[in-house]
Parts: sequence; structure tokens; C-alpha cells
Amino acid sequence: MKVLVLCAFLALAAAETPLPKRQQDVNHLLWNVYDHHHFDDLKGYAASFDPVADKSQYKDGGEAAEHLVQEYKDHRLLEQHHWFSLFNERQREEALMLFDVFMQCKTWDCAVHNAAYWREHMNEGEFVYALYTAVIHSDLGHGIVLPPLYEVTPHMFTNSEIIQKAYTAKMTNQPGKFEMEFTGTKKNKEQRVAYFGEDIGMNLHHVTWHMDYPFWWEDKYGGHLDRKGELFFWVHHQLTVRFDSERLSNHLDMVDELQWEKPVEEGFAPHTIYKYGGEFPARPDHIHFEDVDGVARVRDMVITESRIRDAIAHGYITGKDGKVIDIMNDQGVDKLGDIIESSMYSPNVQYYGALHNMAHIMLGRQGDPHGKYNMPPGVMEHFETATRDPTFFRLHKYMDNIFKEHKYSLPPYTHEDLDFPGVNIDSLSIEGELKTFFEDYEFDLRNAVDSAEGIAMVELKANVHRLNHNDFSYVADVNNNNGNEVVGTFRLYLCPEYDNNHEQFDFNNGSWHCIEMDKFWKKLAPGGNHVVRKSSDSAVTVPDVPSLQSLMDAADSGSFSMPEYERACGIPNRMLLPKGKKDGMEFALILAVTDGGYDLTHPDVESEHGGTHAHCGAHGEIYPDKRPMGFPLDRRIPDRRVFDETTNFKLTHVKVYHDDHHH
Ligand SMILES: *[C@@H]1O[C@H](CO)[C@@H](O)[C@H](O)[C@H]1NC(C)=O
Ligand SMILES: [Cu+2]
Repeated sequence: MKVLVLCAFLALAAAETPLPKRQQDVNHLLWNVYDHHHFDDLKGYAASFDPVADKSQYKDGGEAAEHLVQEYKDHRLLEQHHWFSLFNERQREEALMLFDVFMQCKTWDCAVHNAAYWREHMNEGEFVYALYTAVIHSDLGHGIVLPPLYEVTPHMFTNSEIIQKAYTAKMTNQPGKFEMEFTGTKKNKEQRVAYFGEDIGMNLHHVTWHMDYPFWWEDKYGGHLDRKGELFFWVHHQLTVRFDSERLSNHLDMVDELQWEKPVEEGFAPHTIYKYGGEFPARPDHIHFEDVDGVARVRDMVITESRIRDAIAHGYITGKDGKVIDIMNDQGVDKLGDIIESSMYSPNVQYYGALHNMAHIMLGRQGDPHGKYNMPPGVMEHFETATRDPTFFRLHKYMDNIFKEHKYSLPPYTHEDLDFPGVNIDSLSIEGELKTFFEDYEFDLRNAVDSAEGIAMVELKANVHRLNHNDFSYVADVNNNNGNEVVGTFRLYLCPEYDNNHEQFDFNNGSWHCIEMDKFWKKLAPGGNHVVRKSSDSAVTVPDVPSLQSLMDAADSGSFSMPEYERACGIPNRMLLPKGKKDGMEFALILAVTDGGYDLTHPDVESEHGGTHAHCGAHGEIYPDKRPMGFPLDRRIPDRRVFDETTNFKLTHVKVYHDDHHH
């Protein structure tokens, strides 16, 4: 009974502040975050609030708040107007102290007062990170749409040229709209695909995924994040295969994996500047990896890798207590993901290290490995900027190959694994044209420049070129000969058919490169079922996030509700379709309809599970699909007859066209 009353009380507390108010508080907290508060209510909170005066507002009796206050009083906290990197251990620790305070708040009132107060006393980068992750993970954040980070911290999403122009415009009080070009020149082949790694929506997806599934997450914060390690594999695998497909459409070879003992082929000049901390460091071509002082030796990376490969070869991981953890099953990839990233879920971080996180820092520091020049962290040391650097994809190809080694050590699926008795797909086709094009898009730069109360607002915008495509639908005729209704899991993949040398892929060497397009569940009545699925409904994508200005306007109206934008993790829907070629790029479109009666972990068949579950899970719930991510193409296919003989599986050939005319 006691428990029940407590739950009811907490639910009531969360609901006490209406959503439009909570949304507007967040908007205002993030407006011009490097300056003092611009809004009177927040100013008032910041001036009069004492975080530890009333400890009854916290679930932990004020422990987290006391801790942070003590660190502040002892002058241990990072100064304001300084760069922040999540990979910096002390900075992360501080951001998490604030995150913890937010998570311990029983009421919105507690959270917003703390936010207003700490925004004035903590490093801005730490503050933004703590606020974003708390809104995502706290019950108090329910319904809030986080403003797009590219409008809150634009420095991390645009280049120094644009930033300089914005400052000039502000100083001279002239409104400005600036063309944002991709880094590099035509002399650098990698520039052909810079539109992918520098896409603001793609970067938002990447940084948000890492906020939804932080490597520092512990279950004490609010429960277990289901299949976090596997999602780590899958989201990065999908970024890798998508990038490879973009390369093919631009007449480039697929990415080669990074190797610690070989030179890093591509250098990178980021042309990106910190708000505080100067330029992001550049890296010349063909450098040999150097040990990074205070981080890791190249040798350590090689050792970590070989321990992981050893685990794969053995088929088991050794836990810290010496316990053997079998990985020769569907769950193995989840464990491997935990140890490779590594996250707090790693069963033995002492032994298996943190390959991914360390590699990001190693790469970020190669421009100044001994700290001689006091350079700030590199682009690889921020999830917002990492994909700009071509070595991001080399690094992830390298890790992807480790995962592949594991997946391909598992037995291939048998006919019984794949079969859905009584169900066959008669036809599969596309309605509408598969056509990609580039278009212009504007975003707000006003938060990039310094401001102060009383200084006139100047309109500042960046104009970016971004990939988009025409809407289309998949059409399938599915026969259910079972005599009763069944649930079908629809899995759609798009797989490049030729490499850059025009060698054709077959099942054996092409299935690892397939792009996941959608996954959904549908009831199949006995007899014929005509199924039409729109590209805009894809479970791997999200729509464009509304601008900060439009969120402020909407919250002002007092009737704010935008559940469709609540989750920002997901490939931008406009990038669902990989770029085509002028005369058409050949892909195999694959549909597998498997038994939803087994696959689906939720009772509600036709729910969209938050709309972006394929790469990002269903927030606060278990992953809707019981099968391994990538099923049924995630294992070796030595004998394609197994698929040919499976009638609930269909392959058709399609072409994706690219329209050269800018829209
Ligand atoms: C894939 O394998 C087939 C048959 O083994 C081969 O003919 C083809 O060249 C390979 N394709 C690529 C891109 O490696
Ligand atoms: Cu990542």
C-alpha cells in the first residue's frame, strides 16, 4: 500500500507543471547559453535559489545536490567559457554530478530552479550536456522536445568561416544569411561524401543516440537500457553501410578499415572552431599513430583488440570474477558491444579495456599527441563533430569487422530459423520514384554569437545543402494460408548490387552491406494481404526537428504538444534513401516477413513503438524485436538456396536515381 501511495505521489508531482511551461523553461535555459539569463523568471530563480536549502525536494535527501555544492565551494568545478568534452574524465564527472541532481529532483520546480542556478555557476558545455540527458532520461522531461543542438551550440555543427561571418554581422548590426560549404576542396576525393559526415541532421542523430544510450549509464539512474551493447553495434554498423553506399554513388571505393600499425591515410582539416578554446586541431595525411601521453600507447590498443578477437575465437568472454560468459548465441553481440564501446555494462573493463572510446581520443589527439601545443580536443572527441573526420568511418569499419568476425562465427540460419509456415510474399514493388536530390535548408545562428541583454537581436542564418528524396511506398502482396490471423514482422533492406569496380555482390559477400530501411508489424488476415508502407513511416528515421524559435513560439501559445518530435535519435527521414546516380544506382530491395508471434516483444501489434525503434530502441521499454538486429542478413549465407526456398522472403531489383538539379 505504501509503495502504491508513493508511486501515485511521484506521478502527480511529475504532472504538476503543464507541458508548455516545462517546454518554455527548457527553451529559455538554452537560449544564448554562454550569456547570463535573458529571462526574468530564470534570473529570479538563479539569484534566490539555494540548492541545499530544502532537501525534501530530492529523492536522495539532497545527497547529490550537497556533493555538487561542495565541489563548487571548493572551487573544483571547471570554469565557464572553456571547451567541454565528454571524453574528458573530470569534465564528464562534473556534468554527471549535475545530471544526478536533476534526476534526484521530485518536481519540475526543483529541476528548473537547479538548472537556472547551475547555468550561472557551471561550465556551459557541462550544463547543456546534463540538461539534455536529464530531459531524455527523467520522468520530468516527458513530452519536452529538445531544441536542435545545432541551434543551441552552432559552433559544433558549422565551420569557422560561417562563425566569423556571423560575428561580423552581429558587430555591424547587419542581418546575414551565410552559405555553408562542406570542408575540403575537389582535390580531396573525400569531399564528395562530406555532405554525409557533415549533415547537421545526421550529426544530431549520432550525438542523440549517445545521449539516449550513454556509455557512462548505470541502472541506478533509472533502469536497464535494453540491448544497449547490440544497439551500439547496430547504429554504427548502419552508419558504416550507409556511408559506403554514399561512396559508391560518388564513384569511391568503400571505406578501408583503420589499422594501428599502418599510416592513417587521410588527414583532416576541420575548419571548425570552438566557442571558447580556439580551432579544432588538424591532422596531416599519412601519419603513423603515436602514443598519446596520459591516454594510451598504440601498443595498448593492439593488445585490447587482440583480447577481444581472442574472446570471439573462443566463443566466450571472461567476466571480472573469472566467470565464463558464452557469446555463441543471439545475445553475444550485446555483450561484445558492451566491452568494445566500452560502457558501464562491460563485464570486464579491466581486461577488455575501452576500445571505441580510447580510439576516439587517440584519433582526436594525433595532431598534438604529447600536448606540446596545448591544443583543445579534436573533432573525434565529440559525438557532435566526429563524423566530419573520414577516419571516423575507418575506425568504425575496423570495429564493424570485429563484430562481423563474431557474427560470422555463428552457424548460418537454417530454413527453420527463417521460415514462416503458410506465409508467402507474392510480389514486392515500389510505388513512386526512388529519387534523391540536394536542397537548401536554413538554420538559426543567433546563439553562435555573443549577446547580452539590451543588445539588439540580429537575424543570422546558415544555409546548408542537404540530401533529400521523393516520398515513396513499398507495396507487397502477402499471402497467409494459415486459415487464421497471424502477425507478420516486416523487415526491409536495401543492398548495393555492385562495388566501385562494378563487381557484383551476391548473398555471400553483399548481405553485410545492406541498409536497414524499415521494420514494422502487421496483422495478416487469412488469404491475400495488400500491404502498403510509406517511406515517411520508417522505423529507422525521424522527421526534421522544429527550430528553437518555433518551439518558443509554440510554447508561448500555451497549447504545446509535439509528441512526434519528442525523440531526435534516428536517421533524418530525408536521408532514408541513399543517394542514387543520374542513370540509376542498382540495389536489391529485400523484404523478409517473419513470425511476429515469436519476434514481437510487445502486446500491441500495430504500435510504432515511438517511431524510431530500429536503431534507437523504444524509450523506457524493451526492444520490440526479439530477433538479433540485422536479422536475417546478419550471419554468413554460404548457401543462398536456404533463402530461395523460403517463401516469406522476397528480393527485387530497384534503381535509385539522383536528380542533379538543386532543389
Ligand atoms: C562476390 O562473390 C562472387 C562469387 O563468389 C564474385 O564473383 C564477386 O566478384 C564478388 N563480388 C565482390 C564485390 O567482391
Ligand atoms: Cu558513435
